[in-house]
Amino acid sequence: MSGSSGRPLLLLLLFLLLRRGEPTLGSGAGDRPLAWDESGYVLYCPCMGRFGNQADHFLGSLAFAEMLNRTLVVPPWVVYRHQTPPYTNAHVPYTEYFQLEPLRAFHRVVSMEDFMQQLAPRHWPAGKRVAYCFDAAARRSADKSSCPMKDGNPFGPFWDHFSVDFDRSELFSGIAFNSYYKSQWIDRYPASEHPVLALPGAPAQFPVLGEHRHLQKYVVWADKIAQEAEGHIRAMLVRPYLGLHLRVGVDWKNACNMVRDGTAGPHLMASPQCVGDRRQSARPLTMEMCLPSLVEIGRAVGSWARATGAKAVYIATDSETFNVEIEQAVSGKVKVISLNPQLPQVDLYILAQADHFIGNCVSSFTAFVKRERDVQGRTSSFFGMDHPPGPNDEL
Ligand code: GFB
Repeated sequence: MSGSSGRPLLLLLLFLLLRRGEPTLGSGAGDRPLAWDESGYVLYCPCMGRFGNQADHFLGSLAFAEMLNRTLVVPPWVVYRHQTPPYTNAHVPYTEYFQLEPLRAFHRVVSMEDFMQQLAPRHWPAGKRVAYCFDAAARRSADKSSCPMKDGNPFGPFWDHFSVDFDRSELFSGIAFNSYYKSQWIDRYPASEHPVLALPGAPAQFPVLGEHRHLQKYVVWADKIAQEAEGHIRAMLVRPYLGLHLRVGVDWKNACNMVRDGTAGPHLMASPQCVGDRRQSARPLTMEMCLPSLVEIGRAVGSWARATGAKAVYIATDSETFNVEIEQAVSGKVKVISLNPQLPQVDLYILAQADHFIGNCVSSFTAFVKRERDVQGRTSSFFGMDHPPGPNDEL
């Protein structure tokens, strides 16, 4: 190589050398290194409740990140293993159950695993990790001034899973996560000075706000779950089939005592999905809606089986299947099936695909199914409520 003929190659080499270590702009999909987003990040621990609760919080957090134009760091699902060895929490990457890519049609996201592995070492290194929380939360901590990011389970194990310790706390008050406070968040925490808003819990309300339910459409099942559940549907079920969610276990009976003794108020957990979002105009929440009796289960199943011409009934349950009673409620020609899958997500998928779904008004597990069905234009009802408001009715 001599003279000017080698110059373009040299320039290219120089260009490539200069770019070494500089991340490519983009999503981090495939093998491309992630680019740091100068607009900042929202990072949180999904530290309240089990799957359905975490899913509600996830939608609100996605909306919050979009509102602030920050990338959402998508956390893993916290799965509690109180009854099964090794008894510690599992932190299941979002992508085990769902695809990351469809979320990007709504807003920028990065998985927490990728964030910690690829971005944190350089841009959010140990020693520079700030925790953000309500000052009321900080007052509950030992020194009364630090965010209690790692106090107790699931908080400690969650951040430990990613080897995160916090170095300093920023406390806030008089502010909430809804859109009314958008400009206050932006003015108070500009991304240039506060690149990573790390929070002890989801920056969202529970249950999910009505205006954010539609975000369910960006939550798309991972192929692995879809294939497994589709296999079960083909092998066990005949269409049309009814899907039932029975939330009848001991923890649920305790929760529903609040309806029985009148301390629940107009809303209890996920009940806005059927009684309406506005407390002032909420329909009455009855015991049959929270903990349906066997009579109500039989009535609802029999009536919807006749109305839909069901050939099968699929029972998903937290404990008992009541299959004998349900078989009695439908004619002998209707197959009554339950699977008790290892992953609750398989139940969720099968329920979402049913020709009609009867769920539990107060359960966020039901709420996940109901939202997915609304997105797909499929019908749903609740025990104790045959005709709930439609997805487009103002709740
Ligand atoms: O999903 P989730 O937040 O709904 O929690 P709720 C209930 C959990 O129970 C699910 C299991 O995530 C599953 O692990 N579960 C419930 C089921 N129903 C079924 C089912 O039909 N099939 C399978 N496979 N598993 C809240 C909890 O539950 O209820 C809170 O998040 C608290 O921690 C409260 O316990 C009383 O909104 O129904």
